[in-house]
Amino acid sequence: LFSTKGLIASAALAMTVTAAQAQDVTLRGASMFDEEHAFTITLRKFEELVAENYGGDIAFDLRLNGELGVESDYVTYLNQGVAVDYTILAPSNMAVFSESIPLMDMPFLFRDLDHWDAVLSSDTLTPLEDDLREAAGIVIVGYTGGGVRNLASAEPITNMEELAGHRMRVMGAPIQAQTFSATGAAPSAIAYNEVYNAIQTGVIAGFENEAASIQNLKFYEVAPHISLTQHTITVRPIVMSAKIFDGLPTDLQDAIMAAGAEAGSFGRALESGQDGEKLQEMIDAGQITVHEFDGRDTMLELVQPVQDAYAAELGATELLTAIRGM
Ligand code: MAV
Repeated sequence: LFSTKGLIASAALAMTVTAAQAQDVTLRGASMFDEEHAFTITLRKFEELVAENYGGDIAFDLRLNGELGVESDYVTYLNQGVAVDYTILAPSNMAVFSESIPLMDMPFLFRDLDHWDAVLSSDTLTPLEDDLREAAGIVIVGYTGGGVRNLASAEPITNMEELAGHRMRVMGAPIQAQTFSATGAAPSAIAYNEVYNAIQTGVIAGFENEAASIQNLKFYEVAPHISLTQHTITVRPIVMSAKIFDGLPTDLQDAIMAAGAEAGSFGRALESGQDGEKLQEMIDAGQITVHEFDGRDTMLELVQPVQDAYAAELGATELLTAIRGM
């Protein structure tokens, strides 16, 4: 008798615990940076907004400073639905799974911040999002970014002659290497966490990046010369693993989508607004020397046919035309 009662009691307890656990959701995020970087601040904002929008219990476990690797690692994790549930990714780091996604992040795609903002505030990029979900199992919940990418190198690169043969690191998407090859440089795809050493040891002479990340990861120590090519305004999707997202209750999915949109526009205002400031801070600290680049128009001319060919190959000519026409 006694043992039967005990059994019933523990079964009831087990049920209560299971029901409670089913409501508790913990999502794990990843950032390559510390708390100061715009990406981390944006992910914190995202967490805050999801919690606010959602009625149930939810917790976040955001791992910083590249503890879980770099973006090219996160992509695989998101695809498999392991280790990382949400993060911010450069489209060019997702090329392994989706050939078309890097189109939204091509150098020289946007004329200026207004153009970039207009495209990101529209639904022009939906076909690329659909392909990413289908091919990579990655859901875009919002768009942040807004940093301007420039060349950062051990020696100054100030014109097309100096750019010729320049050994520089680019992100993994083929379109990135094709773009910089067309300008005469000698690009190679190297993992982000190997760039610092590769420059230090002379394997490459530089790379290209935005101010926030050059500052946060102290790339200026090995690449103190910034050449204002201003070739990219970054588009950085806030993403989730579809395997995880699809398993969440619908009201949480809705809370996430709303939070992603809002955190994205928060992050875009933040990073685009602080881009010049970050450069100035590094100048003032004696960390970088900034050079004008004489030849940006020539670069643009050389790159456009490469963009056209890439879009044609993807069957995305109409999309590229729509983006350019906005
Ligand atoms: C910057 O840190 C960010 O744009 C990040 O999203 C990229 O992955 C990285 O550069 C890079 O160049 O790989």
